[in-house]
Amino acid sequence: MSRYNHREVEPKWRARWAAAGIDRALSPEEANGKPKAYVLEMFPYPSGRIHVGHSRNYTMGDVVARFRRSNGYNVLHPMGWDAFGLPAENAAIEKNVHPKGWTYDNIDAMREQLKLLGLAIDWSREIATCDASYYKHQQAIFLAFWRKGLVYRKKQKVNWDPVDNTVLANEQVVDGKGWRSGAPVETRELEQWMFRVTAYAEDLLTAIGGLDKWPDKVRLMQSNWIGKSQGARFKFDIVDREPGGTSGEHQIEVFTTRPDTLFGASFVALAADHPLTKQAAIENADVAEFITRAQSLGTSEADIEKAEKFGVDLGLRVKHPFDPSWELPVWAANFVLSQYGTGALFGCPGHDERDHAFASTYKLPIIPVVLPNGEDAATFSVADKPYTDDGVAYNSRFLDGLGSRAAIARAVEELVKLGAGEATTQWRLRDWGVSRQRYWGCPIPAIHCEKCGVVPVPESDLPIALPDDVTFDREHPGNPLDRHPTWKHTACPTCGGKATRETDTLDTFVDSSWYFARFTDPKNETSPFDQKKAAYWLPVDQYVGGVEHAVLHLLYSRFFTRGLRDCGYLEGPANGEPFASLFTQGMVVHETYREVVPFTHNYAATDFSKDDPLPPDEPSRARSVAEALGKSPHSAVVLEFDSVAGASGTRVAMGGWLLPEERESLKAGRLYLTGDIEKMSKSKKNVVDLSEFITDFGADVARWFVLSDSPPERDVEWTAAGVKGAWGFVQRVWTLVDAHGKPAPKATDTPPNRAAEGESLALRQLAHRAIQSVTDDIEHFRFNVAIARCYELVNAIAKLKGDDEASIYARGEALRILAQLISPYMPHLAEECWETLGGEGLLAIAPWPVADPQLAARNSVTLPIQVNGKKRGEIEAPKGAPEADVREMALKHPSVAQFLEGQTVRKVIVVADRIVNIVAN
Ligand code: ANZ
Ligand code: ZN
Repeated sequence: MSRYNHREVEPKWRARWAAAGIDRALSPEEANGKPKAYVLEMFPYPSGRIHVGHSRNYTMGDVVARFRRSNGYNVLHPMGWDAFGLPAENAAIEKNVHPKGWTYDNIDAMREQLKLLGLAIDWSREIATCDASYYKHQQAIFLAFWRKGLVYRKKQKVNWDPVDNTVLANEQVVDGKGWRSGAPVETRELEQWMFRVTAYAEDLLTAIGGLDKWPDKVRLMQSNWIGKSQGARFKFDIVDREPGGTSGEHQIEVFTTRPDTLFGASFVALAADHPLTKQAAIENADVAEFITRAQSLGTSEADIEKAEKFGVDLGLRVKHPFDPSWELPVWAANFVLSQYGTGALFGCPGHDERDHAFASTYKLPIIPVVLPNGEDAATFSVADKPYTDDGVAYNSRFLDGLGSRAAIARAVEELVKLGAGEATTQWRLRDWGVSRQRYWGCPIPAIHCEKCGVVPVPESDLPIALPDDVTFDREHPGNPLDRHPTWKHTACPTCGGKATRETDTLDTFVDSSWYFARFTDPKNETSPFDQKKAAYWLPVDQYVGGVEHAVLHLLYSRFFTRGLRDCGYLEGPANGEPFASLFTQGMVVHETYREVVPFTHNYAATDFSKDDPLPPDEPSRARSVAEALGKSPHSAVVLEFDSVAGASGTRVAMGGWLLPEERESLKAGRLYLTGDIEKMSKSKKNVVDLSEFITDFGADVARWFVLSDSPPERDVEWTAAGVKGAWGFVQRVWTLVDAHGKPAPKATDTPPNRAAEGESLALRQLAHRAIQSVTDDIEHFRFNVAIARCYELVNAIAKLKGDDEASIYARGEALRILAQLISPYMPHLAEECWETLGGEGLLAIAPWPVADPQLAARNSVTLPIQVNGKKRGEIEAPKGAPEADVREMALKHPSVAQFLEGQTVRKVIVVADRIVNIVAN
């Protein structure tokens, strides 16, 4: 009998698949009427190496792609690199390498790793966003968007590092300080390039309704981000200030969604950088201090939501619009966002959480003006808790008795009549600032001329390529493009005079906003993609990626398809949606290792047998050491090496698995106590490298394991036991196929008569039902359930021992079906089995199995057996079986019989086809 050797088998099949060119997507003509399926995983950033955590995402997409291909689809499953971005520049500064070299080296390494996984990817379509052949088209799109009014310039606040003299990305600001200089970051206003995302606000929102194959939570996040609020804007007159007076603005404009609560107003609040707040700060030190404090707390909405509410009385008063004799104080408050509405609001503590908290702190009046239905005005109180829902207006003069919706309309009508304001729609969605003061990004194709202003680069001059000869060092931070001696100097395309190039580059989110369209025609030199090709492939039928991109990347892509459509690049999809179906996968999590327990136990290299295909069980050694030390047995071993593949150091031997070369150079072990289970990441030191793992166990084991233990939308914990299970499964499948030793029957063969009864029939039924359920499971992303079915099938195959013709037939057929069902997950093993079983051609392109409806039909039912109300087992009985038979089967069930030992059965109740209840004592 031969042992399954993944080190030989896996590369062999990858080479054959590549030679046969089966992963290449066909043109519409070649496809000859086949339906198309575009399957895409969010493309990776080439950060270095791939760990097994990353592999889950690609494996999921690959299962779908392979499944679709077997089902007769013309599949497009491409891969590329989101290759611009800050880490390359950081590496340049820290390691003194060029961002370009660093990036392309990483791409090469990661491409090799992905290939090891055996992904069915059309590598002929590979793209890297940092290639001029890619960003040249992006620059053309930028110019088209500009002509269309979707690009404009605007003064924007940026983070400024006063020591390094450079703009910082948000992620480079740590606790309000520059990440390298440590200097407190300042806000500066700079002219920035913007994308007019808000032009499509309404459409981006309503179209979410049609995205019925997206997770609800993502749709909700998108809607909230776009954030449409219907309400009113109106102005309060400031007491003692006249129009055109010398003391500044005489009015304060606010935005509200609840004008019906105006009679419950008890203050007006302004944002920290509202002009009136800034003006007050000039003379009032308390206000100045407030501003500093508010701005140090972080400016994201989440930060503000969390922060304690505080403010300062600005000493101004305003008149109530409905009653000029009623005056309200004006405060500055930290919970008022400067970027939303007018940066000012009126506070109604009785009916808003934040206003309530604020009023409670500063002892401002809390007046109830909305009565919940069914409450009594005499007893209802909002002193302790605001009431934020709709109800009936009261304490509200002319609004009294109106329901909230009617009261809103009535209040707006009154504001309009008074000339104070009007109904408006307010969006949370902002335009997208795309300028980055960075080198490693797509240059913005614009030229600054003293005479002509900002002019577009003529399309014939594209690409505006990044210069290679740039310097990075700590002494000269800031944008290398800016200080390059020649690059930015050019002639104005309009007047021919002296001019300079734009040195800002595009946010890398721009690169990823249209790459899925480029994949449809990746080699096109004259345009981003051919309209017809894009129309054929788009939208992406299945997109797979992390939920961390649920808002920005997906929204920007949705903006882009609309822009591309309106600029004539895309003819379809008619509705502008790039991704028809979206799946957000869970992460791979793994134990982290924290406390080191020093001990001197020495792991002698000679302890390990080199031929042992299963690595030594390190954790149990660790456990015994841990126990001897009186520590928790849930410990891990960190192994120290003299040198491993050139690098000496330590590696956490996940669950003790060792590479062969590591076994040889192993010096000593140290015991770590395991910490929390967290997402695999370099910084947590809990990653398992993909290539190392594949060398040890093979790609199929990794692919199988990451999908097996939990539903794909949830996290899966990487454990030694799980790996062992997957590894054992591979061996078991192979052993069964190998032992079978003959060609399996084909789906078209006629089975021998006796295969229609007894155990062989049961196996045949199980196999055909497995086809049905696995098909349905993959179709619905229940990958783990499909895997469980395959385990079931293997168990059943192993159980059928007979050597008669019928058993051999049933076994052969079941093994063939098994090979087909596992093929999307474990393509190498499946292919090897297929060949051994005499399958025709490559399994990877063989049609998906079809269940025989008669065999798959369920003519038996599963009945749980309860003893005294507790489930003790279950039986499989023919549908509608006689009560006596069922009763006998139930009592004979091994664990039931065991449980009943020494007891007297008082009663057996059989509910036909449902359940068996046994009463005993
Ligand atoms: C008075 C009022 C009374 C409000 C009440 C709510 C409840 P959404 O739904 O998110 O659009 N607001 C207005 N501008 C703001 C800003 N710049 N920063 C923080 N909050 C602001 O929220 C609209 C409501 O948020 C507005 O309606 C306003 O408070 C507040 F019982 O006005 B409301
Ligand atoms: Zn000019």
